[in-house]
Amino acid sequence: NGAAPAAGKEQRLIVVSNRLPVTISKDAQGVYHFKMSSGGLVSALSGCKKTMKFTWIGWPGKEIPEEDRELVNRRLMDEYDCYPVYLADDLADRHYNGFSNSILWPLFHYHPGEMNFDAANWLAYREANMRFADVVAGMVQAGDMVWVQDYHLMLLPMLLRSVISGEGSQGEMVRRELGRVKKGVDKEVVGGMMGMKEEGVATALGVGEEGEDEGVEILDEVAEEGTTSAPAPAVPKKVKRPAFGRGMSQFQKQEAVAKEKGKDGVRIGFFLHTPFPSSEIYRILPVRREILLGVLQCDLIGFHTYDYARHFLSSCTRILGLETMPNGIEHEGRYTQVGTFPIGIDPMQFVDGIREEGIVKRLQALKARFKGCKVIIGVDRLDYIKGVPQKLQSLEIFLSQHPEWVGKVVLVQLAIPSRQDVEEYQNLRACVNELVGRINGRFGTVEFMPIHYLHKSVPIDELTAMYALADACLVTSTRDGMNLVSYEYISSQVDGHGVMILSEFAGAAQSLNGSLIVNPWDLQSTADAIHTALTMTEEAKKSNWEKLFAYVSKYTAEAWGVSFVNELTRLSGHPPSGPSI
Ligand code: GDG
Repeated sequence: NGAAPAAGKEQRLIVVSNRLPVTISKDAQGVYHFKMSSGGLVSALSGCKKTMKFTWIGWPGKEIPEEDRELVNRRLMDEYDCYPVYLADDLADRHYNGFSNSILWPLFHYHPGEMNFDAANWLAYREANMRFADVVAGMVQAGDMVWVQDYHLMLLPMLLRSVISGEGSQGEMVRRELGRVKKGVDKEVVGGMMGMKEEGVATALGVGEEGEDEGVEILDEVAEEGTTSAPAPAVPKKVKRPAFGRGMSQFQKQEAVAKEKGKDGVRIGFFLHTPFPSSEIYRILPVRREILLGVLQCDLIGFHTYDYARHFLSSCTRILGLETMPNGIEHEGRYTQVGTFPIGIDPMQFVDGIREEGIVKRLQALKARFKGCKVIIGVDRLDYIKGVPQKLQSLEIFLSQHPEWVGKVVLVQLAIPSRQDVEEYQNLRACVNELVGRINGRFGTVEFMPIHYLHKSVPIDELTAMYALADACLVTSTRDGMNLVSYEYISSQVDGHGVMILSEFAGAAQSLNGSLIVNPWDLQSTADAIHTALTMTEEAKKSNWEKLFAYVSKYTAEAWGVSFVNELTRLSGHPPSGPSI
């Protein structure tokens, strides 16, 4: 599946994501163990790995003692093509939980009410992005492609560009940042919340501010164990934009400057795995300018759907006052292409899986267990974007309106524990527990419970058998970048007997033609869709599934990775005259 990347083996691709795809543990004897994870991004990048020199940079998930780092780094690099960005636990927590998952995640999913803006967490986000920039800049060479993943690293393209174009060493940048932070972060953040500053990229980098006196605790701690080794200059330098040559177009100037610095042709791509919200929602973000400017230093920005790309472009127009083209944007002499690259899965993992002996046996056992009963499956990280309460309430309505189905249909709901350190997730867990208890209490009997609720992760073989068994899969996300569970369910059907019920607010709804599309806020419409799914003819189900499976087989994870990288390879830094998004 998927064309091979156009680039050859000499082309280097550096993928940067918040988490490395390797879990590191240390046993009682002090021996380190490494385990490669099998997440979506890993299989998505497998196509690129085949034909390019490949390095993956990310946070290893925990602090590693200084004395062990050399060994850990070497094994990561030699065995997994990975390189770590170490972050102190407090910094990692503020970056990941404090800002990424408490500000960007809720806002990008249209939940501004769940946002908790905190100045120290924003600074930690910037600091963590700088640590990443530092490590990536140390590895990048002329001609490399850097592909940044997701909302945790939206300042990285700007910080990285700044370092590699010679605007200042990373050490200088960190000092500038710290100097600026000490001077007046609260003022800036409050200013940002009330009306937004207009200084642009220089402000986002903290350029040109002086003063060192007042402290902000989090970054003072960070500074003590920082990675910068060069001594601080007495006065933080102002960063100057490189002087452009006369008579050149802005694109020629951009290229000329990069060439002069010896890192010519470093292309930076960014892919957002979440939705990008409407500009009316996005503009709530206190640091809305900084985040946009952070990614505008890319050559290519990718989204799952056309709508997300359109929202991004209109945010650039409305917030930064930039003129946009249908498939890109020009800013500070750089042309950034914006495109849609809908992600997929590796369907063969499931197609082959359902033929494996262990899974076949498990499926038979499950069939026997649920004999005479239809099974609906739900698989969600327990996240407020997944609409689990709405799903349960719709089931309750369905059962109350169709008592003939009580005892004849079960919902198996897997709710994978997620981000349990964030308060909103704890509240959601309590809400879901209550709903499950209420519905089971209302419709259950000694022999039968309508909801089988598992608040835990299950092995992939068990998940595959459950998908294969289920007569319907119910996805009711109130927003979801794509939603891969729907792809996995479709790929696991042996005989096309399953019906996909899919929220119109999941990116997947724009591609998975053949699903029953529902508005999860309209509980009655979901209840009706459950009834339709359970009573649909075998022919209708099969014909829907065939359409769905054809799509999922074509638009795979591998095809996604390859098409993004091919596009990044192709870009010249000039606006294209060709196709639009
Ligand atoms: C983000 C975006 C976008 C779940 N439970 C178990 C388990 N899983 C696996 C599923 C699936 C994955 O987790 C969930 O992927 P989704 O795409 O549905 O959702 P997010 O985690 O929110 O992913 C999303 C995606 O990024 C990619 O861009 O589609 O919109 O939010 O692969 O199988 N796997 C196992 N046991 C479980 O219990 N083994």
